[in-house]
Amino acid sequence: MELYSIDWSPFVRKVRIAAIERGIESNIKLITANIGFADKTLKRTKSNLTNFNPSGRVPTLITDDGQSIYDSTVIVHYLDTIGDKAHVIPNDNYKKVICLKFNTLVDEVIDSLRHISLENRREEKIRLPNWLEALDEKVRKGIEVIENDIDFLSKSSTQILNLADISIIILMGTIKRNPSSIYDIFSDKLNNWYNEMHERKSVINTKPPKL
Ligand SMILES: N[C@@H](CCC(=O)N[C@@H](CS)C(=O)NCC(=O)O)C(=O)O
Repeated sequence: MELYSIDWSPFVRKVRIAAIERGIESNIKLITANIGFADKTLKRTKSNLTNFNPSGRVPTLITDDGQSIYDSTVIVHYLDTIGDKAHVIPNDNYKKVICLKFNTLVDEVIDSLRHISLENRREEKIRLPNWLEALDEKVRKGIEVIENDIDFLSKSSTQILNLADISIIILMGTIKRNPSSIYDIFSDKLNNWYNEMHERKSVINTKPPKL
């Protein structure tokens, strides 16, 4: 399989952590993607990624039989069908729903962070302050909910991380890779959990580069 990726993408990291946890990472060849615009300037560049995924986004997985699969959550579902290790998305319905809820919560917080970053690139006089305030609230409330549900998360010695654990790791990794982020507001309990997770190969080997 081929995974179109970029090294700083939290959504790519979600997929890579899931693959390592399930012991199938050697089946996946990482292809550095051109996502169609320059990171800082947003200037359009040529990308062939839209041939496989109309949104031009990473991660996009090309399976051995040539299917293209996106987005990250669908790819994680697909990876769970390969090999015989336990699943990252638990079979138990109650746990599955909680994992998928954490996954959506984190996807939405990361989306709000992206919108904040884009809005702040506009000249100050044309920024939308109400929109920035609403986005700020979404991020802070999201983190608050995670803090309240922290007891659901796995111990670092667990056999396999689940999608809730992976989601929280990619969110914290995204915030912490930016040393000037105002959202590194996690409790000591959550920070300790996150640091302990760095004993795992899947977390260490997928750490994003610093900004
Ligand atoms: N919902 C998607 C989000 C993927 C996403 O936003 N990827 C970003 C990089 S982190 C991207 O490819 N951006 C390029 C673009 O939006 O054109 C997923 O879970 O895979």
